[in-house]
Amino acid sequence: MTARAGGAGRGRFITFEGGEGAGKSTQIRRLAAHLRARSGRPVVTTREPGGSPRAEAIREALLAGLAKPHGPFAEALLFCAARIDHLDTLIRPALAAGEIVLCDRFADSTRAYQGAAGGLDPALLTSLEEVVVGQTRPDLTLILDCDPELGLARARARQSADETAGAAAGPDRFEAEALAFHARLRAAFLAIAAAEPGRCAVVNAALSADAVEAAIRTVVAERLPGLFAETPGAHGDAA
Ligand code: Z5A
Repeated sequence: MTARAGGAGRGRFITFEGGEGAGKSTQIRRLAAHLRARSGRPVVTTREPGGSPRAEAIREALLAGLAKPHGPFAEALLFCAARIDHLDTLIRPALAAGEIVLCDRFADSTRAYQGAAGGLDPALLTSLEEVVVGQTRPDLTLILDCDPELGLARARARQSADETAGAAAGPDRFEAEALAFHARLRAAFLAIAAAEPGRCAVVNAALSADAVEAAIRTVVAERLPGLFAETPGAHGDAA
């Protein structure tokens, strides 16, 4: 799939993918602020699993590990159930209204987590994706790539800080998987990027947050130049 250039009447759908602690949430916040200032379009930030009240309820069950005993296919179906509601109630209406949707994880996470790392048949996941996602494919997918040990160390450091601040403790269902699982995830995301270079861009997430932000701005300006059409001069400003 090729990233679409800007056009009237339809928003733009940008997804962020990668392993734990790669910096997706951090970079979504930063890109959202940049696009709000520069694109002249409303920007919605959201996440998967979740993003709508019904999908957030499914998220809670998934991350608590309640579906794990039922196996990866049941988990994949629950991720899909959450995605259907998220698409119907938030993503598609926002895109139809011409908004920019920035989503923290999407269907590539199902391919990587339940497929490559979880052992589900890729053909089965492709069929599910066709039914669930249909034509609502991302215009651009930013794959934040770093060594899983670095990402997990960041996630652990954030957890300790959260615990010190009195928030809920402990790794979730997927953070608790062994390092080999996370290495398979990394390889899976890189394979997706290699298979769909028109849609995906790999960003080195081991760099500082500022350097990653600058790299993401460059990719977005190159791949989706129409986003900045209403604000001449915005392209050169990556600082
Ligand atoms: N999942 C699935 O299995 N199938 C699916 O179809 C979908 C999802 C959609 C959702 O968890 C889980 O669901 C996920 C996959 C599975 N697995 N897990 N776990 P989540 O939403 O809770 O977690 P996550 O998506 O993995 O996000 P995360 O762990 O919160 O990481 P992140 O968003 O990429 O990173 P961050 O929060 O921006 O940064 C983490 C920390 O590092 C934080 O303290 C930052 O300040 C710091 N940070 C960020 N960037 C940097 C840089 N560049 N340098 C240094 N420090 C940094």
